[in-house]
Amino acid sequence: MQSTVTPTHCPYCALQCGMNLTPVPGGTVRVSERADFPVNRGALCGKGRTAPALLDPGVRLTSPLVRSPETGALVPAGWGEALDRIAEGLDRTRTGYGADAVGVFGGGGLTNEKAYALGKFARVVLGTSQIDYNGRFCMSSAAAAGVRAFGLDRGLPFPLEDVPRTGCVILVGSNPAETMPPALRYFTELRANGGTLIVVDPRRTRTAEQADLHLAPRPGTDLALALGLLHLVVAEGRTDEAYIRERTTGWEEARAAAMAHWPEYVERITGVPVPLLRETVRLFCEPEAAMVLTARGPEQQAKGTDTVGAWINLCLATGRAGRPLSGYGCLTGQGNGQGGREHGQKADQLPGYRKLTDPAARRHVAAVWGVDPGSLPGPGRSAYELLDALGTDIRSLLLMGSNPVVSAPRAAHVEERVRSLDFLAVCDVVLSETAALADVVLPVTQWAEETGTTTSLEGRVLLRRRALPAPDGVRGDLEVLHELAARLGDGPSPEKRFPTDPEEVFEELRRASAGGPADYSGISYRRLAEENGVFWPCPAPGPGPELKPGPGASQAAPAPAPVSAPADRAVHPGTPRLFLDRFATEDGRARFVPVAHRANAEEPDDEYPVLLTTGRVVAQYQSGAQTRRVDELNAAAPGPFVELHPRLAERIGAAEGDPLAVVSRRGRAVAPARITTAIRPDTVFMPFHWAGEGRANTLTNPALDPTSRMPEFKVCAVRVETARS
Ligand SMILES: Nc1nc2c(c(=O)[nH]1)N[C@H]1C(S)=C(S)[C@@H](COP(=O)(O)OP(=O)(O)OC[C@H]3O[C@@H](n4cnc5c(=O)[nH]c(N)nc54)[C@H](O)[C@@H]3O)O[C@H]1N2
Ligand SMILES: Nc1nc2c(c(=O)[nH]1)N[C@H]1C(S)=C(S)[C@@H](COP(=O)(O)OP(=O)(O)OC[C@H]3O[C@@H](n4cnc5c(=O)[nH]c(N)nc54)[C@H](O)[C@@H]3O)O[C@H]1N2
Ligand code: SF4
Ligand SMILES: [Mo]
Repeated sequence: MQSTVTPTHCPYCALQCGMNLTPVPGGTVRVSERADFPVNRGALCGKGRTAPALLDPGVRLTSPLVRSPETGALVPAGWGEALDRIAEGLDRTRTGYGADAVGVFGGGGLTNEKAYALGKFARVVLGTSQIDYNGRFCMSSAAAAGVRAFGLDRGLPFPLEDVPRTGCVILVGSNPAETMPPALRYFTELRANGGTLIVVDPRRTRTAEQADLHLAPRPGTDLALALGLLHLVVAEGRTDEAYIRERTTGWEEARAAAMAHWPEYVERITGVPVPLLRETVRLFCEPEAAMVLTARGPEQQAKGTDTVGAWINLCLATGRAGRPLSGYGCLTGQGNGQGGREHGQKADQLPGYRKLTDPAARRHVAAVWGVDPGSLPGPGRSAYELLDALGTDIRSLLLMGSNPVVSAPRAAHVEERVRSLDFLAVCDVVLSETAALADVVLPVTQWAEETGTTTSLEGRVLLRRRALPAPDGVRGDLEVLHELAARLGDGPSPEKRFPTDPEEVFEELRRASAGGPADYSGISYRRLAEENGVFWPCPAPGPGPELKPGPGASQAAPAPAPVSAPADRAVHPGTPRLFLDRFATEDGRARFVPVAHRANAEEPDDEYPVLLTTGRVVAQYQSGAQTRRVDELNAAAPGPFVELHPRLAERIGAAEGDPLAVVSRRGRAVAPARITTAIRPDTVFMPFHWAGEGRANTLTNPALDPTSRMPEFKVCAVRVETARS
């Protein structure tokens, strides 16, 4: 029956594929094709198709759990008792050690409403500065580089539909064949239209197999690679001088820095032969328009911000940013990876992508929240630093939407820190490895059971809709914050500031974001439903420029109301394409940044002679907390493995399937060998979706990028040997 079909979006990645849900007997839903959503045009990957499996009460949490003082085990409890225990646990820390001893950790999978409410809860109710989230581990380097160069961070400054119409795309450290399968179409269409695809990846991935050119640099050398390409652009006279003059600043210093990176020197660092560098420059520069897209490969490095900056410099020098069908973009990862970074769960941020250190931003948001600007705490620690401080400076933690004991770098240490907490509360849909360590676990509703907005990798704000009621015993994250505010907040009825209706939260978010870089004030649930999503910035009708200077720039605080636009007034259409007239900097020009090659935080030596890189496989998602509970996905990707080249396998005497021990300065992991010529002989690859002895993050290096505070997930030094156990 038509009326029972609910159009919505996938619970997993940032592509936010459209899907239709139809309730089926037994309390779950059937997923079917939703052809009206243009991004995926009905196509879904296996994760999206099988998402309803997690609605099954046999798989998910359906009752709060509290740790029994007698047995030490987690046992079912009522909501009242569980919430009281959380309030007591957090309050005890707050009273004993001060507000900053209470930490909050969020996630880029949370809807905009949840991310907004969580950030507000931390600052207004707990009064702590110690909040950050897993997006720090995701696109933070690209975000920092984007703000530095363009004055604004929106992952893709253009819709995906532009990709097939450009002339050349360089895809750097991105493997959409595994991580966003329905998006692969945009790249195959690009080639069908006569454009070229260049893939930069130390592995010949299924994405690289589709490319016209595959460059396989040594992990962690993308910065040198981009500089070498820019050197050749200059040497071959392929710069766009008029564009550089009119639309950029800082070229001289950036040019000088690039000229120090001779192609032969770059070949020695990266392992990419000079003729391939020249061919890349030719393919990138000859067409009218071209793009560079990055994902986690170049970004998850201790120099990720500069690395992305070097690729942006290449775009700017060739006039390929802020022009039709040209530009730099980052392929954001999590379901709300874009929106999750805009509304205040990041350590240094207020809603609307405002800076917590900007006095005008503090005034504006404090007015919306009805608090004194002076009461808002300052910036806190970044994600890894926060996790590293657990049990010492931070004694209690409220965690919503992440599973860091599997997904954080140096995970054995992080696990030990989590265990040393005085008090841990986790809200999750399943008993993740981190939830299993908690004092209290709250079972929360899932995508099909709740309404809310996400912002996709294109910067398109989307409406997810509730398709069925939640089972008994399960409540929403907004309700959790509402109840905790009632128990922990000041003044009469503090919970009133934390509505449980997502649309009410969104209406407040609109006002809080008004006038900020990520301005949602012109967006409403009604518009999202009618228009199938709206691209930000989308200011409410009224005076004022559309693109405000980016975070860090001081801006006058606009009046926080009104934002509801009558249908007959001029309505802002949203902004699918950014920067076409000007960049979001004070002077409207993009900024070159002079950057230079530097070594990885850890380079191979006699003891640890091999490089480890990490990433994803198509059938598992992130820490695996959700997808490891889905039979069909487990059958496709049952466990961890170590991908290595036959030459390395021969040297250590390993055959296909042999258990291998991979040892780094942080620890040891064991997983079977998967031998393939698709990887460089000096590098091994492990996916990070599993806990236990095959946990890749036991090995990874928490060395942080100085600007973005991104850990070096994509490269560390290891020893690989056959495991005789
Ligand atoms: N199936 C699946 N899909 C997902 C996710 C998932 O967990 N599973 N997660 C979602 C999220 S949150 C994210 S962030 C995205 C991530 O999406 P991607 O960035 O595409 O995923 P990764 O596998 O982490 O990394 C991409 C590629 O970087 C390469 N790489 C490793 N080291 C380097 C290097 O030094 N330089 C370069 N150039 N490349 C390198 C790896 O070999 C890998 O093929 O995927 C999203 N989609
Ligand atoms: N070695 C290595 N490590 C990595 C990476 C890598 O490439 N290599 N990539 C990093 C990246 S890009 C990312 S994004 C992180 C991700 O790593 P995590 O932050 O661990 O991400 P998930 O596994 O998605 O964890 C989300 C948790 O929240 C729960 N959840 C889902 N929806 C909701 C909700 O609405 N509310 C609540 N309360 N809970 C919910 C899920 O069940 C799950 O337990 O991993 C990082 N770690
Ligand atoms: S590509 Fe991403 S959004 Fe689309 S179905 Fe798969 S996991 Fe869901
Ligand atoms: Mo991510």
